[in-house]
Amino acid sequence: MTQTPFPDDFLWGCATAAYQIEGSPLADGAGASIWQRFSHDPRLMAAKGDTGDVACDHYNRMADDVALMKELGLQAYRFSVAWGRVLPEGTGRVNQAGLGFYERLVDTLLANDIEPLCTLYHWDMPVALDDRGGWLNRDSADWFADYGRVLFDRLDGRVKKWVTLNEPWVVTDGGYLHGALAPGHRNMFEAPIASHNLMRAHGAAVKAYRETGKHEIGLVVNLEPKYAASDSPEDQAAQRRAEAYMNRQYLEPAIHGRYPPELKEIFGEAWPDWPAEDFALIQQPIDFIGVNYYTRNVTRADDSWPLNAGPVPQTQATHTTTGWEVFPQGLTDVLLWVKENYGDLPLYITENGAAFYDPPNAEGGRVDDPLRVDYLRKHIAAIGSAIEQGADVRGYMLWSFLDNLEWSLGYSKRFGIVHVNFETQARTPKNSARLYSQVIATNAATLY
Ligand code: PNW
Repeated sequence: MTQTPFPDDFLWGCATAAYQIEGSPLADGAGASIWQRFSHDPRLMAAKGDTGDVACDHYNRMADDVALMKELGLQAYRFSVAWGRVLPEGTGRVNQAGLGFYERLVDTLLANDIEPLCTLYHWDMPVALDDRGGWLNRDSADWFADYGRVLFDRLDGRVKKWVTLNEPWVVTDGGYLHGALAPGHRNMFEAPIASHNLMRAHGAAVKAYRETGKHEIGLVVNLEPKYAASDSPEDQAAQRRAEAYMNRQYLEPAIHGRYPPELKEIFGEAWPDWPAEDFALIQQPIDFIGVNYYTRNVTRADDSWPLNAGPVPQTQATHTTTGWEVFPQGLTDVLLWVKENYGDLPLYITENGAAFYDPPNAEGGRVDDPLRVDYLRKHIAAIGSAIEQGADVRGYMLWSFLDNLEWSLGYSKRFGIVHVNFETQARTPKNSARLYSQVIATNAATLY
């Protein structure tokens, strides 16, 4: 048995996102989001019929859900705000009822000694703004900063850790390049523009935060370490393209004020010459980097669009039900990679977790999820190992607290450590929740 101890003040929590759990998307005067529109469109939504209309009904069950977090021993909770609840038209008029929901959530968390981490944008842009071009409109940076100011003014101090964007790569790759996520575009020329405006919006929100904010603000990126399939120059170059596209495209401008040169190679004539002053806006000093880690990628040169790089299937490995290889070592590697390439900013794991098969009903009040238990143990130990090697990791937000709407894949992909019966809304902590409570109580990961 080996035990990896964590720093005394290490923060253990869970993560969720508004559209995936809340339900009641139009309640109390909220404006619809692009996910509302996308999930109701059978031409776009893969899991047809699954929508966020009810989800986990967290909007109505918030107090009970926070009580359950407390019971499990969570020290922190990362949630996102639905932009359209607060600003139904995306800009201008503030909807006090919508803002009030998040204020109550934050106060309930604090009353239970649970630290709130608030994400401004977890993919649910108001349709009113999408109708004005969404992230393709350069004004989106100002819209986003104004939205941020509303939240900072009301909640800074009670919220001490803010996140601007969740995973700009997924927003662009899924929403503007491949069309798998809202708003469902497939356009090589749009993707770089959406990415760039997302990063301008990130910078503008950080800048707005510095006007009044007294605590910390950062960016959350999804990182997947890319390992070249061989030493061949073709595979090495493929690895560099894949790494630039997914892992450097957002960190490089945010931290170093430039794009990796491979992006021009990948996008060709679709890659614009950006105004130099944009980089000054994007490169605002941030207080931490949030890392979402799920899997790795072994990369080889091939003819897949647009990267000319693709994955080598790892047929011997365990995979989750979203098809992701279980590879804990990748989490150690990627944390050390961030340190080496982007310096010594504090790091938080803002998401990590796995979908495995769990039954729709929690028979007898139990859900035995040994694969998730094993996944969590090994990934938490992998963080311990990165810390031993010098990575400044301050906390871990497990994805996810509840089974929820896995975006276009619907409710069949269960990531929760708490089971949700979507017929009855009953919550049942899985064995993985018990394991996580133990990790928190002992401040250590145990491997047998
Ligand atoms: C993240 N990829 O999405 C999101 O932040 C969550 O909302 C989501 O539920 C969770 O991970 C599980 O999927 C990702 O293809 C989607 O690399 C796709 C990727 C990464 C993260």
